[in-house]
Amino acid sequence: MSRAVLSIGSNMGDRLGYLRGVVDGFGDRVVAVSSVYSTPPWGGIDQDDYLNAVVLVDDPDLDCRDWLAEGQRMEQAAERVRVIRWGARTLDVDVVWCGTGTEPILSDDPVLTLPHPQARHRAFVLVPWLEVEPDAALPVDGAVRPVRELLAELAAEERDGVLRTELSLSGERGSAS
Ligand code: PH2
Ligand code: MG
Ligand code: MG
Repeated sequence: MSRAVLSIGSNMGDRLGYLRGVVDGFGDRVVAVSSVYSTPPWGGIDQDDYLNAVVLVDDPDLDCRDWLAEGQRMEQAAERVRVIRWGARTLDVDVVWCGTGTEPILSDDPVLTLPHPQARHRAFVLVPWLEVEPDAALPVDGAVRPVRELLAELAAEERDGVLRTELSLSGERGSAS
């Protein structure tokens, strides 16, 4: 039984359509969906800007590995081709945090490392996460740190690059563009 924080991103093709597919795919397991953010590529590879969002999901019958497997199925359905690490992709679904209630599950399994080891460094994850969970906390080096603080520690340039759009992934939808 678990609750998970998923970071979703796309920078190829119908970016918004791929992100909407994730929200639709998780259906009634979706607890909250952030705004859609336009974000410059992180990781030093020259590629197009991303659309990123965070989705909170909950299902008493699923464990953390199941969220990963579901996300990977969606990536495959989006005909994702992973060419280079941190390079362009139609859809990326990452399990950032997974736990029971508010209790985090920690894992150093290379297949699914929890929490996501890069999440704390990525404003495109922390900004949308805070939007849907203002009191979110992330275990970092053995201490549980408020996500708000981790975001404040990033370079202003990182934070400022993450721009909220009027695009919507759920409910009443803005026009796709
Ligand atoms: N994902 C990556 C690499 N770089 N940059 C942004 N802005 N957003 C992403 O989702 C992203 C990235 C690989 O997962
Ligand atoms: Mg990723
Ligand atoms: Mg990924």
